[in-house]
Amino acid sequence: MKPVSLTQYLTEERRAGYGDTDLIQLLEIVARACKRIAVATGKGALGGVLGEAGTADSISMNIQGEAQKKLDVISNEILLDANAWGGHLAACASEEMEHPQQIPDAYPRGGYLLLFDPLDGSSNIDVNISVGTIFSVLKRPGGHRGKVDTSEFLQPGTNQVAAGYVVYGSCTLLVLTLGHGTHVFTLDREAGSFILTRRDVQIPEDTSEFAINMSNQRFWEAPMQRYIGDLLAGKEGPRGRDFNMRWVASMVADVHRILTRGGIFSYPLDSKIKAKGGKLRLMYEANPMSFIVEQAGGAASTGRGRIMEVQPEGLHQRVPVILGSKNEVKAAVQYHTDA
Ligand code: P6P
Repeated sequence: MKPVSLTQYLTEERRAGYGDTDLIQLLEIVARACKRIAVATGKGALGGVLGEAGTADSISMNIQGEAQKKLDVISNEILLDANAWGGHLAACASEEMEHPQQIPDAYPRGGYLLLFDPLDGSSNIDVNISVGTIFSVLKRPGGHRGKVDTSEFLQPGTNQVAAGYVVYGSCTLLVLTLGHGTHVFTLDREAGSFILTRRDVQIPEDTSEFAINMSNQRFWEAPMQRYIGDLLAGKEGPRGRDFNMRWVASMVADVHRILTRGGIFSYPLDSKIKAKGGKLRLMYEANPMSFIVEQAGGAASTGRGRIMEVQPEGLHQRVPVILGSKNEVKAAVQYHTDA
């Protein structure tokens, strides 16, 4: 069968009423920028891009108070430069920047807002474990013109018009939803184009595989302790079957495994991070991943409610995350409801 490129897929979606020309242009530009990020991450030590950003005696820190890797900064710049001139965007927000970046006055301003984690899981770069770019697209609220105010970004995940991630692994894969299913595109490195390789992903509704950082177990809230404890009890326990565990510590890699073969992923609240509201960021990690997972028949919860219904209060707000196979997420949430 003739391969379907990202461009053809997006053109056909627009014809079917999903997205307009500005959104299609935005997504093509983001995909092209991610190809450049793939090249940069693929160079590794040969590209002089490993290790921390900044100088030997002062490592640069991002708004999250985390040490920035050189590739965090490079990936952020690639995405900002790629999206400046197109006229489809009003502003970008990034994990790496405290405030949104306005579209330069030299260029026309469009009606979309782009949010991204330019290189999620970057602590894995130096050990050659898969990392990825996560992005989310919102429409600028009606009637707003001129410079974008941060408050315009603070929309619930249900307002997303598109979301996706690119995982820089043995293959470079783009996973994308425009609210009409979740689809996988594989980068043809010779031709330089993303080819549709899996249309309308469906996450298995049940699973026996969980992903969580077990080293935090003693800090979790009681419901999560009980839930994971019952999984670990296996056949002899209340679940009546054994479970397997995976933890890559790169959300894009963990979520992609779940999208591909099912599973449940959680970064729950724990007493160390309770004051911050959680570990993962709502606007450019939890919301886009939740949109992708829900469009693939999965579920995504904070443990107390649907992630995409959280009303954001801050651009870098964090939330607890439980997402993946629908029935397993439901089971995990029940422990919280019972509590
Ligand atoms: P921990 C990566 O830094 C990240 O934001 C996610 O990609 C990942 O799921 C999580 O943090 C890993 O956290 O505490 O296991 O290092």
